[in-house]
Amino acid sequence: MENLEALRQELIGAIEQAEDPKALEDLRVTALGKKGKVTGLMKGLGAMAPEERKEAGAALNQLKTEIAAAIDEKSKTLETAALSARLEAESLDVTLPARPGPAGKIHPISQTIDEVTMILGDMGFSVAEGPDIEDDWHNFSALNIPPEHPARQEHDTFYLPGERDGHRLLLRTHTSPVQIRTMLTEKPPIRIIVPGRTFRCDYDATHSPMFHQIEGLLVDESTHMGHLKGCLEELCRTFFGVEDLPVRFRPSYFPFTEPSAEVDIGCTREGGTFRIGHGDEWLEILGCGMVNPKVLENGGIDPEKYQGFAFGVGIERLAMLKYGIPDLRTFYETDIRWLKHYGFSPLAVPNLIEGLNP
Ligand code: 2NM
Repeated sequence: MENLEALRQELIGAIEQAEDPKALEDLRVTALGKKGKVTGLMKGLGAMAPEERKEAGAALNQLKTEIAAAIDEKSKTLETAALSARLEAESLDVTLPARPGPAGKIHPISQTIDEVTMILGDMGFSVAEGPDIEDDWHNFSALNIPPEHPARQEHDTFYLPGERDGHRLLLRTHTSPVQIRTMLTEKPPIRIIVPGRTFRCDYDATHSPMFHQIEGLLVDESTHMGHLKGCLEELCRTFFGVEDLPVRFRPSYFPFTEPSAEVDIGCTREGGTFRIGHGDEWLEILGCGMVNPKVLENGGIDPEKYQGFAFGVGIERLAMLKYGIPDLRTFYETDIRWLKHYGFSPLAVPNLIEGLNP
């Protein structure tokens, strides 16, 4: 037992020198494991005389406790050192800018709807929406479109099987049924715009069976054609970003408005494309008029007391003109390369200020 002190110094020294948890664990096994040095000495206690055993037992127990404590402490020191080393090696600069991820693009149709909505929203219009599946009363009859009108014919409209309240079901051919629904549920003054999908049985280079419209409706006590003209001139000039854009109202006919007009904007033809904003040619971009008194009546509004104006504009056409997209059909091809080229950054404010000005 005299060499117990030597053993103690040897083990404690080795523990202090241990460089990693593995070395420390080996030392623990060497000292305290089943075949360890201290364990071996403890096994020898049985062969000793009682007096001697008591003294040696106490000394061995103390040595065991001491070694265990030293290993424990060294283990904590090694852990702390390992953590410090990791923190040093894996240090992270949280102030670095993030790597740009694969961001999506806003489709030109969504962008154009957003822009028109923003311009008309600024004038006090709010957005109304309605169902794509309509009935022929809301889509045609209420709008003063007679049963024999060509638009109502089987080959121009997608009719659906079944009916609602005695009226045939169809895919709406314009967003006007939402105007009717709004007139029936809301009291004037009414100022709404209705963006959405519309459907017509038509497919060629300039027509798609599904397309988008924004229609507007304003109803108040003394609404007149001057309000309509001011509103649409402002819309055209702001949308195309050309302050002095020539805007012309040309008499036309729609069953739902009286009088009716089509709106042309000034442009020049350069090869196959249009340059909007100046020149001696006119380009038709929307239809409008004063709401026919019969339509107001169908919407539950007294035409003796109220007048309204309404307009409708095709979104695809606006997008093609403003953003130079030559082919209507590419809008619906969901070609990711096309969207990368023609799409808009989600974080960009709609391009209202620059418009088409160079
Ligand atoms: C257009 C042209 C002219 C229109 C009329 C109505 C309603 F329901 F209020 F009578 N909504 N939209 C309208 C008028 C639409 O699109 C070329």
